[in-house]
Amino acid sequence: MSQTGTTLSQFLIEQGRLHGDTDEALNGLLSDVATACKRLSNLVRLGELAGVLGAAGQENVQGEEQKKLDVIANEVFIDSLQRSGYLAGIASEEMDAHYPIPANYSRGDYLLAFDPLDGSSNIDVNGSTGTIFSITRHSGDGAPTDADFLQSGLSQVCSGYCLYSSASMLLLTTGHGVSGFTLDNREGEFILTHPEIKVPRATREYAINSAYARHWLAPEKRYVEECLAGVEGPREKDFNMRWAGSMVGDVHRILCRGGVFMYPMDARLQADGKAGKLRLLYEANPMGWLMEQAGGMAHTGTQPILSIQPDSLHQRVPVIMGSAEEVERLIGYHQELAG
Ligand code: P6P
Repeated sequence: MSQTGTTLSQFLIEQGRLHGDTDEALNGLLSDVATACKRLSNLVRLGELAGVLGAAGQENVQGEEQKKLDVIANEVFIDSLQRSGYLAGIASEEMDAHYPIPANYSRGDYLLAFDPLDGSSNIDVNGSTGTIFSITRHSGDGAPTDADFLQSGLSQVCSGYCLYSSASMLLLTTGHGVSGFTLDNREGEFILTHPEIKVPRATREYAINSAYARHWLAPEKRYVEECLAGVEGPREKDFNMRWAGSMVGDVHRILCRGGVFMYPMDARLQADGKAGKLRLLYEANPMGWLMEQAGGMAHTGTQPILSIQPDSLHQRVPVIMGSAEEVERLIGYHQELAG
């Protein structure tokens, strides 16, 4: 009898059996996360036909102009997940404080931190966007506080993203490697299509927004200059550059074919008193765990991302992640700079 595709739920049950760590509550929560991703995928695919493009006419807690779909994505996820019965609370890029599960809904033992629509500046030009999520345990009794979300990336029980692009793909890890699922709209199921994703150690491709070159600090200046020098330079090979404008788009490409993604500290961010651009809890940590589970590395230039003890929900950090050889090289340049 020919086997049909493996659904997300079938995969999670099989993975739990293989590793002897079946967690039915986490499986149920991830099923509801997938449902929320399907709902959002449908809206992204319809675009203006669903009237979801354009500005929302308001700013988020980060002081950034919100797109309509930023607000809608946040609402879709909150609505889909607050009734799951598996969560104690939800933290979102789009909300200042965490969202406690209402008392009239069942509470569970997990905490969800998420970026509802990463790369939303791409949405009006039909570029790649995605939802990034990070799940940790709620150790306390009763309703959580913001402080309960401040757990290092090493405490995550699951991290992943859903990329909304030519196909909608869900990638996740629960600590046993990285698995990729493609949304089959004919069945309404995420089907396992990319088991055991591994990031090549070496690469010829880097990702950084070169518009900020004049602000780069010495390590990134040196790294990019050596890439640009190509085969005639110290790297003795030519490089390619990509910048998707969405972390999900760049990280997905790197998980598929290697590369290094950089949103480092620079003089512009230093002058603004910012510790970085990207957020630790719902961007750097979930993407960093995926990258390390796939054999890559995730670092700030001075410390591993996953070891950082968060001090606030929307804390920003510098981000360098991808193929291990390139991240190691950049860490070396930072160490040389530190002297
Ligand atoms: P810039 C999107 O706003 C985001 O948070 C990431 O998804 C993306 O990698 C980065 O910011 C893009 O930043 O400065 O190039 O617009």
